Amino acid sequence: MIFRRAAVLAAFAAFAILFTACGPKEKVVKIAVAVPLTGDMGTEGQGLRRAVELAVEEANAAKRFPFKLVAAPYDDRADPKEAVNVANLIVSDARVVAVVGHYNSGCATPAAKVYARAPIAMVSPAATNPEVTAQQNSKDWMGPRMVFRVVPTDDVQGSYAALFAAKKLGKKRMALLHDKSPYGQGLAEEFKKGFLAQGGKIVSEDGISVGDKDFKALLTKLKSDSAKPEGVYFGGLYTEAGLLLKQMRELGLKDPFAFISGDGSMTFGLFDVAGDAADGAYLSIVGVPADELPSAAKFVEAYKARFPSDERKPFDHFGYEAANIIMAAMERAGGPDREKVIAELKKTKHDGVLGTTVFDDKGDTTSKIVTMTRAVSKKRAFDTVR
Ligand code: ABU
Repeated sequence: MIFRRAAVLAAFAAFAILFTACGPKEKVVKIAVAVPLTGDMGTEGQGLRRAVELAVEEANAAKRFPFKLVAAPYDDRADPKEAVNVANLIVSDARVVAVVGHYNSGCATPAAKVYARAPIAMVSPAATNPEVTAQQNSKDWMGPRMVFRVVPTDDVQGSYAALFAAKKLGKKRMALLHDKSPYGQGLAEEFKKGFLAQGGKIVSEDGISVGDKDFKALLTKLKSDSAKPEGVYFGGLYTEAGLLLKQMRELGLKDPFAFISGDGSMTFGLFDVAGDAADGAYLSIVGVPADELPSAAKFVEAYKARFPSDERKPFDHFGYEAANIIMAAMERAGGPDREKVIAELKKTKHDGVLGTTVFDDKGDTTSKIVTMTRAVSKKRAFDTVR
């Protein structure tokens, strides 16, 4: 044990000398934070950036490493092409040891291919489409298995929402809507599978596009559908979810007509778009909200103290955890060696804000928890549905 500790310290010292040899300003190791920092999804990415920054600042303050650790933000703009550009930039910077990212599944999936060729580890704090990690088992995969994520996946989230709609709300007929993105469509399809398995009927299926603003024609069609849907399940993000809710209420589609959506819609921006039309919407979130996790209490306090004027976002505790898991792997690896960090990430058994995180053979967390919430605009909050 003593010998192992001495070996790890010696390895760190070697890295310190190596980095110092390049000049005092070079003694920096980076964790990339590849998320949307601008555009509609920028609110979520900025939250993740802050969470990773907090984790890194805590590590630096505790002198956990013999070099300065930096959270390096990269803006993928929630755009798959930009995500690939950003991934290429990241892998070309030798000081980057690993990546926390991406937020959008549609970005994480193509960016992971770039990271695999480097190789460099990517730990997603938010991308929930199964393909993000599953692609690593394809025979075309070029590189080692190096994609991990700390959030449960949409097969779990979609089937949970379907069970909720059928059993808790007693719905028998639902309409399906999605934004045609890998995330939105994938989640809606998982809901459909689960709802059919519960004996429910999907009466219609429609796709919209991210950026669409006017859903009146579509919603009017739903309202007058002779198959009489009792609610709509939407796979997509908060901007379109908010506009849908606003226009649904204007057309008189309200309780008991249900609006159910997933973790891409469950964020405070929903209230900015929909106002009180968000009231009563059911939104699932993977995992457990930070405020309800005793293991996240210290993080919640530290975040508030460090960023007093910023709203903490629903995925921020996952971002904080992803960064800490990378740091723990780097410690076990004896330094910021990309490939050794990948090898150590596979062995993760991390007790942190999410409880204990272990990755399965695909790189997914073994946690399969999903929480259903209901929007309350007056409180700007999502109450857990018990
Ligand atoms: N899971 C919420 C973020 C959206 C996505 O996975 O694309």
